[in-house]
Amino acid sequence: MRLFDSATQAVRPTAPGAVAKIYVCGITPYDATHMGHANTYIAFDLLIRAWLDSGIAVEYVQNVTDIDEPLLERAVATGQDWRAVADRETALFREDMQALGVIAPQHYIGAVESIPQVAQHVRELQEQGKTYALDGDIYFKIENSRLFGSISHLSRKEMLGIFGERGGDPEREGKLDPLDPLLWKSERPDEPAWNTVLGHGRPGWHIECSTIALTYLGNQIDVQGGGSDLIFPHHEMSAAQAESLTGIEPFARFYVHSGMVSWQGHKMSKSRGNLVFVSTLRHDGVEPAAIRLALLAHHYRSNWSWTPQGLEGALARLDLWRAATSMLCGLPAESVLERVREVMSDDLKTPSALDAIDNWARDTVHAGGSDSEAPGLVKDLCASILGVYL
Ligand code: 5CA
Ligand code: ZN
Repeated sequence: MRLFDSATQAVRPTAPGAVAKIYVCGITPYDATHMGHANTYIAFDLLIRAWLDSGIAVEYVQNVTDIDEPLLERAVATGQDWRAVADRETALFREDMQALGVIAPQHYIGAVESIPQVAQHVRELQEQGKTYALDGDIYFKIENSRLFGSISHLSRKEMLGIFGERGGDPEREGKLDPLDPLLWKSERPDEPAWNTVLGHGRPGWHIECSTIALTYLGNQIDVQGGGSDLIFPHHEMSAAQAESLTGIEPFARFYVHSGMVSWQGHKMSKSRGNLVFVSTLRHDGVEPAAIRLALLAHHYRSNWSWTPQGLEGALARLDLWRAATSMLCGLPAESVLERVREVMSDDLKTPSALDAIDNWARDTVHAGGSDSEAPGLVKDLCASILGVYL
């Protein structure tokens, strides 16, 4: 399996041990799953399927950021309990993922349930002298992190620009370095807090993922995954903190990032509100397999726009594939099977995989064929490698 790694900026062969260890950043559950989320989780599902297909066992961990600013803000704005919002949206996300044929992680872990381990990790960083207190909050000193910047390749000026837009607080007075990330936020009036060895408070965002990955996967992982909007600051910061805690570099052998799906000219985002929800389409009667095929038509690293035409194309493709794989006989499928495996193991080139299946299906429907096993083989291939259940 070859994958593009953001740190080395190259497609390289993955070389997991007996078990491939993968951590994919999960949702912040304050709204329903949109096509951008779906595209990201399907990308990593394809990677997992490719590893499994080549006989490699996979250990997959995903978090759910079930306490954070945007979730609290949404709960306050809509007059709901933050726990009720998180529970409802997490349940809907799981339902959407199941419908889309995404294999569930072995460990699906919440920020809230990880608070004791986070506090312990912050304690260890304090003992190493890598933290400082500011009005009761605790910050991580980023200055000593040798590999900091090696995932995003951003200049300090670029980092400072992005940090504030993505949950950071570069402007806060009293910080030693404006880029230092928050490890622990002390209790605020009217906000939830937990009693730990650090006092009453709640975790910062990046340490949540460092802690959950280290706790459930060990000191070094094969892949840290997420959308490209997580490269900086989230993956830089969570890797730097994990590397400080373990002394092992790099935290992940590959940092893998999916592209951004947009709609109406902008990246689909909960904060902007330009969203196409998986659940809305499902309730409108759109088959999840068609939604999945609409996403697979784009390479996972490309940035692209959701369009109704894309969904129509996927529905037509689904019909064609169903027609061909339900025939009693078809054209021989060995070369299709080989081609699909080849392109998928080369950085998950789904558009080429779909082309190969299209060609076989079109020819089979038009010309028939005499291979009685071929339709079943292609159907099984679509299910196991692409997660498209015909
Ligand atoms: N809870 C954190 C990660 S620890 C978080 O970023 N949550 S999220 O709900 O905002 O995003 C969940 C995942 O979906 C992230 O990997 C993010 O990069 C990805 N994502 C969000 N919007 C898009 C989009 N428009 N296109 C593709 N992926 C997206
Ligand atoms: Zn994360």
